[in-house]
Amino acid sequence: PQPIYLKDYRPPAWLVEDVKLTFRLDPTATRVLSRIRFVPNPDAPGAFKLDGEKLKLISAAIDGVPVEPEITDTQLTCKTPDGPFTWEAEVEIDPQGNTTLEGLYMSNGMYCTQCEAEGFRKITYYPDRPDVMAPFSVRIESDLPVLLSNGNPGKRGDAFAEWIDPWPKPAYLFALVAGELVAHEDSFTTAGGKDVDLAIWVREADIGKCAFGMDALKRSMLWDEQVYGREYDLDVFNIVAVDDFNMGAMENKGLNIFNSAAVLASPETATDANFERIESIIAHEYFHNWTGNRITCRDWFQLCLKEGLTVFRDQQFSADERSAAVRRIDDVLALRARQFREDNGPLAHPVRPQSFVEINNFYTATVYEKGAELIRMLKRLVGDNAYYEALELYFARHDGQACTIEDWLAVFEDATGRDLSQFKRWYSQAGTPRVYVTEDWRDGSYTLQFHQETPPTPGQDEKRSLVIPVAVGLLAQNGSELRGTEVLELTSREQSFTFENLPERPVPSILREFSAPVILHRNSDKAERLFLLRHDTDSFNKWEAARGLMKDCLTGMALGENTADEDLLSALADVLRDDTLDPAFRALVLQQPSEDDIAQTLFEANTTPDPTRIHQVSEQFANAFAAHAEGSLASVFTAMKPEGVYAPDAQGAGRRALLNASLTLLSRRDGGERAAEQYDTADNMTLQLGSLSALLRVGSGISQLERFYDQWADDRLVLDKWFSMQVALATPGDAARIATDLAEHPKFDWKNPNRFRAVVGGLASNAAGFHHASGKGYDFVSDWLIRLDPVNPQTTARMSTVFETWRRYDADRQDLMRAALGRIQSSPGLSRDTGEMVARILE
Ligand code: BAL
Ligand code: ZN
Repeated sequence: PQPIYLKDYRPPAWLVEDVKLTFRLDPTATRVLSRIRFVPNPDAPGAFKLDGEKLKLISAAIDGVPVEPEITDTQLTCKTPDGPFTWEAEVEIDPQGNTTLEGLYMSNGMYCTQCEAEGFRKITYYPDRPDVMAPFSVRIESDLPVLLSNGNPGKRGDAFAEWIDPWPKPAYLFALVAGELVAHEDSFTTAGGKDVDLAIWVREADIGKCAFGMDALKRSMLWDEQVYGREYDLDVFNIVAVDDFNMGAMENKGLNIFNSAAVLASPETATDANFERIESIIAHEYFHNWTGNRITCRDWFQLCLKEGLTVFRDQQFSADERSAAVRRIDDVLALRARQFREDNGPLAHPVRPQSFVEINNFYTATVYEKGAELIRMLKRLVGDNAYYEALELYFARHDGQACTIEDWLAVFEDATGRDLSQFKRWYSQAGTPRVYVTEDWRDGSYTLQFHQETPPTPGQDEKRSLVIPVAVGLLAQNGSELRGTEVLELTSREQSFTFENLPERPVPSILREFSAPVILHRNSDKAERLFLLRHDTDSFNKWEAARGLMKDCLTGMALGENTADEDLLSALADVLRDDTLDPAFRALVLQQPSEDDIAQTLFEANTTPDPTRIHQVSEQFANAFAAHAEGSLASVFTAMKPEGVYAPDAQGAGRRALLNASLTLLSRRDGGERAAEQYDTADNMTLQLGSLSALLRVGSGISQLERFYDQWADDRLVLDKWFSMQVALATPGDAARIATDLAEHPKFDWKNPNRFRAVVGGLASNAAGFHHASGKGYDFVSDWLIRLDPVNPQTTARMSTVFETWRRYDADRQDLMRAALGRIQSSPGLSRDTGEMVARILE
């Protein structure tokens, strides 16, 4: 397949004024009737072409006269009048046979849709591109009790329902749901006095799991009014939970469709982490109503325009609703684990890619998470007030339009008078910049010398200097602040900043709040890091100090250069005991760097990582800390015992995080005695799963695992946890075998993306198990990717990224991984999605 290039963008030759759709639902032969008013685009005259895939055309007419269009696998062309005309077509589609979960498909007897990015073309012939926006009216004909589409409800009859969406939208925001569903209902009154009916639609058995999602929705609606001045614009807002879904959720206008894992929660079935994720996804999809729907993307190269901004907005929301410091650390952990990994491998691409073969492959951590970091940097560079003024201008200027990154940056330039041409490079240049810092102290003057460089990435050998906001604070030797946080703007390859008139040589705290998505290199000794861990007033850098110490220690251990450092263990124990600190923060400090993180760190230091050895030293370090801090762990474990009724709030979640972290470490001392007790008394999933995983980590928990299965066999979401934890927490030698056994389990419904990810993704998340020298981990994953590809190319392609780090490893492992990728590549009929990914990984 030929790549599509940003530089080849052309405006649509035909625009759409109005769309009317009728769906006659049938599991294998749904009829879709379309009546579309087309007008020529005076700015871009051209031929009439519609996108369409896997459609059976029954009839077509222009202005009531039957026509016989030319049809290929992907397109329809037809002779048309020169001026406006009405297009009518009837097509037949097969929702039940559609296992790709894109277009109109069926999940457990329910009809649902996923149209982003290019799924609408599997529903009917249409100019399926985001810069064609139109109002839609939809009529659904079916005996099913619940019939939903975008917009406001229209007429409702015996076996039909009509929906009218007055807001022009691109086809990727179209949605339809039909099924036997029940609603958890509520309402919201906007600041402007508009009453909005809210509903979360679920299968009857799940009705008790909607309250938290609804509460998160109402809080999101209020927050967007208060912080961004954005009100909701329809009479209803519907959310539907679907079991079979490739993504987390989808922001269709007025009818968000959610992976059930991203909306359903009860204290008994969902962990604190699940609640937190649900809150942020509900917010994310709701916020898209303005940043994505009212203002959309001109083309798919601009995906970060809506995704980067909306992720940033959901991060702001979560920071406001929970602990900002803890949220920032969590966000950076995710950024480093997924985006830095991507940016440092064969799949590196700019936040705004220049080309793609399959757009579904670009819903990436780079577009989303790095895209959000760019907005965060922009806000820091222009200041809060200017940021919100620019956003006001963005909404006023571009409401109802399909926009570009140029439009976005122009708004900031116009609102602030600032030249953003250099900042724009962040959108086109791939790779994680490295920032090297040295310092100089002389007669009360303290100078920081910076050097920036970005390593080459595929297709981009030469890199230019970026604008990098580096937030810096200076601490005195007694721990007090000599200088509060200041933002230094790096713009050149080499740059110095001098702080004058200082009474003593300061200790610098650099890149506070992780003010830019870069890798900071500084020759910082252990004493300085211990000092920052004790004294830094910036929570992020306080945590970062511990992280740096642990990474140094673990990489040293992996290289056989040292053992677990006593000073570090003592410093960690001090944090553990420090009850002036937020328990959630303490739990984050105690969390060891992942084995993947250690592998990448070694690789960057030109050492070939040994996954088995990394696993061993990670275990040794945890054992050493558990032994060193046993008494403190026991006290904290007791102090963090739950009080009162479970609530998924930040405070309670933080206490439970520290409780479970202590329990996991203590299990290394007591053989799991406390964990077994907690398992027996747990009345919520956070404690139940926390104790079960603590047991599994010490090679115990067999009977609890069985009881867990018996208790939750009928709950798909909880059962996903049962599947994934066994594989993810298995010893390296057992992981592939356990995954293989679980894949034989009658409840391993591999066509369900959540279940597939639980087992296959679970193995890939077990670094030492996946990279086991036998190659069994690679074989298991590649066998299953080959099997899934013809059924669901999107999920297959996404999961193929587990191989993206193959170049890090020794020759034997590289050979094994290349062979596994080669087998995928040569499997007959490989999808465009997976084909593109594997080719890029191997490049
Ligand atoms: N637009 C796809 C799902 C999301 O980012 O919200
Ligand atoms: Zn999004």
